[in-house]
Amino acid sequence: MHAWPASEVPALPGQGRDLRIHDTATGGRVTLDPGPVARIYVCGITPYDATHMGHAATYNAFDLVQRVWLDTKRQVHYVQNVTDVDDPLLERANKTGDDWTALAERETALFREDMTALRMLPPRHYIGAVEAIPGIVPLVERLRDAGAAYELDGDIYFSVASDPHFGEVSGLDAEAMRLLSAERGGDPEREGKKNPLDPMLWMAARDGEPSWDGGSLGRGRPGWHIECVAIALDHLGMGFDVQGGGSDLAFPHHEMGASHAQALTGEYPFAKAYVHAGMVALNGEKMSKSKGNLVFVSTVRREGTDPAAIRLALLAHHYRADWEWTDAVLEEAEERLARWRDAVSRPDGPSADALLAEIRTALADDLDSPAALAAVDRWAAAQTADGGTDEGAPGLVSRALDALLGVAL
Ligand code: 5CA
Ligand code: ZN
Repeated sequence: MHAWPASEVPALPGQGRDLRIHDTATGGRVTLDPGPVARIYVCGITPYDATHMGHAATYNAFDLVQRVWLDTKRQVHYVQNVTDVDDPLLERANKTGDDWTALAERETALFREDMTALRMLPPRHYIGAVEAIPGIVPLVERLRDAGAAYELDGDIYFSVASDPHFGEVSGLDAEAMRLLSAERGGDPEREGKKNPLDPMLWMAARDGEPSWDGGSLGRGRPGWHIECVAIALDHLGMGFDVQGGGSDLAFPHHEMGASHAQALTGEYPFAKAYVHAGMVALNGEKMSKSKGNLVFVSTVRREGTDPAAIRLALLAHHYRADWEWTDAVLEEAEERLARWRDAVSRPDGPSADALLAEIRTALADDLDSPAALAAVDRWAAAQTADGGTDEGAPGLVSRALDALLGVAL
């Protein structure tokens, strides 16, 4: 699948600091030490009802990771998927009478437009579940042949008991896992499973649903977790630097993915850090497709809001916080954008050297974008109050905001 065009990342003097980031698996901050090529996998959308502000906030967090790494003069190998076949997508298409492939294509196209408008840097590889199927089948066969997977009425399940590290990503107890499994696509109630938590790797063809040739598995379609594992292993390999997504993916998705990969390869870990963004809510409830309480990036753009203001609204919240989307959040971002634009519109201003260092320090410290915004606010206030004589300063501020925060003034 093609991704979307990259916005230019302006060059900055000096270089940024190494990223310290909260890792769900260890429950604390870790200093990432990627090689010259940092490797990151971020779970992509299931393409219906995209792109809402919750999606945008999560992708904003991982865009910052990429920008911090680029600022340390590393290359970034970023991979993202599109879950372009899955139960909820098929259910939605059935309900509306849409063709499921047309729905997926239309929503993926809209997502690309939104990502471009928000200046999110594209992944190097953008891979659909459907196109990954030929790579998924042999992985499921290998798991089955190694005794890490078993058949139940034609469906193939992964045995969580096959990975000694199972449970280490989310750190949840069995009861919490069971509840979340039922809530998030699992089937803990199904009879005949070795462990109620065991997730499906391959679902045998169902009447009226799309299916693909699965070799010795028979016709069917892939489970959700193995999709991301196959894509990540194919393009990044084991031990990549960051596995990313919203906090609702920690269990079961990232837990199961790690176990699939570790059982497959015998290597540990799947990812060096598991990084999760908080949930954006609307009217007191998590913004979610199933509840339908959504604010779309495309709607707000169509209403005439500058995408840079949307981006500032996202950046005003720490990525790990759960927060609420409101009109006031957007209004505040629009006011801030206007203040900043005014401040950089003059030919000279207060020196921006300290500001650049502050933004770099804030972002390297678990992506503290609110602290970065506060630093820019102080520079803009000083510019308004007494100005300054540094001729290059406003230009440097503009370039820094674009390169490090994806905000074009
Ligand atoms: N296709 C799978 C991942 S493989 C999926 O979860 N798709 S999604 O469309 O449901 O979500 C895409 C990303 O947005 C995920 O990382 C998810 O955690 C995140 N996300 C979904 N809802 C919210 C929300 N309300 N706030 C923040 N992030 C969210
Ligand atoms: Zn995923």
